[in-house]
Amino acid sequence: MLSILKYLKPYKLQVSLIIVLTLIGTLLELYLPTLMADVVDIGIVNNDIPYILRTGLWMLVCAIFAIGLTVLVNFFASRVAMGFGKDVRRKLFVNVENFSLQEFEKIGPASLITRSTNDVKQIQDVLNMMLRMMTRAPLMLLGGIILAVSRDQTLSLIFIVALPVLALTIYLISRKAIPLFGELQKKTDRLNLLLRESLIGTRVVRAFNRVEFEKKRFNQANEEFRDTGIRVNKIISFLFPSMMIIMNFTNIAIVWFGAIRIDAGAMQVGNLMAFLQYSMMILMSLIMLSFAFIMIPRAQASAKRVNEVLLIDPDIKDPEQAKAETGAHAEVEFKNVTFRYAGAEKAAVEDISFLAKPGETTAIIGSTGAGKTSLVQLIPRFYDIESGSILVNGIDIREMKQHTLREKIGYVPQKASLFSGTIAENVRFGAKDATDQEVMDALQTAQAIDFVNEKEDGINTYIEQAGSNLSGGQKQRLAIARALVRKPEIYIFDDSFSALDYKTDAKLRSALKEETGNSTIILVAQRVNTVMDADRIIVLNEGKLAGIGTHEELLKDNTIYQEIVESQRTEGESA
Ligand code: TTP
Ligand code: MG
Repeated sequence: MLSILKYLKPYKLQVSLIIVLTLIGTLLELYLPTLMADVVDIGIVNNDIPYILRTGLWMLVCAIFAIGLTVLVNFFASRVAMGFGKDVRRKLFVNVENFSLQEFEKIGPASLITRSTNDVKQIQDVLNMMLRMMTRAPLMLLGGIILAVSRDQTLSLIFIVALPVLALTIYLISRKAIPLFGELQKKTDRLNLLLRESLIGTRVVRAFNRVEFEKKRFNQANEEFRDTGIRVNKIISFLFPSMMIIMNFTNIAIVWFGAIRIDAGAMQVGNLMAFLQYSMMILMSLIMLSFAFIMIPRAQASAKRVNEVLLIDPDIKDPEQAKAETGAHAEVEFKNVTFRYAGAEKAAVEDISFLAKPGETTAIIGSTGAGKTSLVQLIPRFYDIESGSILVNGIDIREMKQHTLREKIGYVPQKASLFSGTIAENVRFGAKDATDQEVMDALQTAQAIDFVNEKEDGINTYIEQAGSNLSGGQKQRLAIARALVRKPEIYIFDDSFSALDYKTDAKLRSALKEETGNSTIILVAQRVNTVMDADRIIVLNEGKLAGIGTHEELLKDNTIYQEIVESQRTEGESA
């Protein structure tokens, strides 16, 4: 909790202002009962009307001032708390954007969303409350006690009984409530997880007739959340009434013993009235403190979750001194590259070496799970490798700026992901300044122009979230256009032709050949047809290099390649 408060730094001035304003306001409030005692003991007793009016007016002025200060304090506290929330959220976002995929997967998108919204809000709310109370409550408690004792020491003995009873009650209630807050937060997480899963997987849920099952699962989590919520609230609902009872009994005792003392001539009526008000202030400030006592652990749980994200130091960083990059083309070289996912026993990519030259196509083939995706993801440095080196134009990619490196790459992921927005906007994701003509050309090469033209709004057709109003092959072709419009030096196609029929696949590849010129093409595929005329084919098997060469060379002496060709030939014949 404390470490997250460093984000309050920009608000130092406002926080100091809050403290000063609260200080003045509380002192004014503490002053009021004293004035009232004077009105009674001096004004009323002596029947001094002008004195009563004068002091009464003075009381009014003090009260209005105190109210005005409270309003100001609340205003500043809200501003600081909201600003703080905004800063933390921005910081979270920036940090997450810099995560390598490894770190991203560790916490998971669902939790990252909850942490950036719900958890930050918890901290922000408590901060808001604390800013209002942190000076006020202790000051009022202390001031109240001092002033009450100075009014009447004997009567103050009542507090020796009342305060411990109150403290004990607060302690007992919060001891029961605090663990439940943690539980409530976990139940919220579970609720979010289930909701997210069933929303994303809604097609599968329906296809497998699991709607009822999902409903039950969600209902259960929902009910658990409700039950915990009710339990928390039941306990908390005891807090206020028990405080009130203690407070009222204290008042009865004060009036009772005060009356005896007045009767004996040891105390004045105004004094008793002031004493009563001080006792209220003391007890109220304790109640405020008790709320803080209960709320802080809740915020602490959230602060811990937020800090977990903030404290991850992205392990993929730009070098201190980036090497300057030269050359209009980019040659990609792997030298004994080994890579392992965090926590994985087996390396996903093991001891791979090859050279992909500009103007040539380097294809990667291998069965599913062979490590093709893992391999090509290393080129844009989504992950850092365990050993070996990846060189672009002879420079290790770890010695380049990530921005410079990625600028050179047009990456078409295996699973095309689009953004909500128009088709043109999605293609311009690749190059933000592309003209309409360039966008059209890219769509043309990607064999996407026909279906785009069929749409009423052409390239201005709106794509729903995640491209849900497009077919798999259409999405893939838009993703290809997005890479093409960039005119990068390195193209990476990860199984990008798999959703296309044979004819479109062939057309697309011949169009690409004309378009890509001197760029380096790295192309992952499952079909022999797609890789056949590549300049170099890399055969991957269980993460290891099983052979490298042209189609003819591999066909001659590479058993794994022969097997792949054989299996696809028989498949083709039987089809
Ligand atoms: P991939 O590299 O995804 O294998 P592939 O691309 O060759 O397979 P496909 O043809 O089906 O696309 O996976 C290799 C291994 O790495 C596999 O055991 C799963 C593992 N893996 C992870 O652990 N995390 C990841 O993010 C990915 C992509 C793979
Ligand atoms: Mg793959």
